[in-house]
Amino acid sequence: MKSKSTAAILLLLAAIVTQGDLGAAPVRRPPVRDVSYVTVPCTGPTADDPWTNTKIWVRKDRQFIVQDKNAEVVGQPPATHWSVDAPAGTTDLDGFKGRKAGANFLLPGADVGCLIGKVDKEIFALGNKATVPGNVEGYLFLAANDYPGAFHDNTGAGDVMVASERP
Ligand SMILES: [Ca+2]
Repeated sequence: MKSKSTAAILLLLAAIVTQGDLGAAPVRRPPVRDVSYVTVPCTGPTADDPWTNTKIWVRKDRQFIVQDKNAEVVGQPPATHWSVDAPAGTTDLDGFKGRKAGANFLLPGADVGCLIGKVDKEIFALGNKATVPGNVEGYLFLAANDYPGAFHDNTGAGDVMVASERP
């Protein structure tokens, strides 16, 4: 009986010592998280330009995450209610899910009304949450996936958060 309790005490001591060792490990500085909030009018900033310039410079050596500003909050519905086709109703940044854009859209094949991004000449789908492709560098532009000449009747705006981490 006595040896059992001694063993238990030894285990407890070992646990305390191990904890102490972990506590003494050198402190690593956590990465700095840069966060920006961008409003993306579904009509585009002007009648003849559908692309909103986020003024965020995307770099190949860093990961950039673009998402609805509520995407990180568990249980929170998306903040964005916008539409490239108002009679069909509003959507979040995923657009009309499964309704594929035709050849005349900014990004053919992606869902109609989803959030899309552009860096240099590269255009890519984003939706409610996505990472910017790692092979592009330049200013990040955002837009709704509609076709030129069809932006004027759009409604709402994207509530977008762009996050990146650096050492
Ligand atoms: Ca439209």
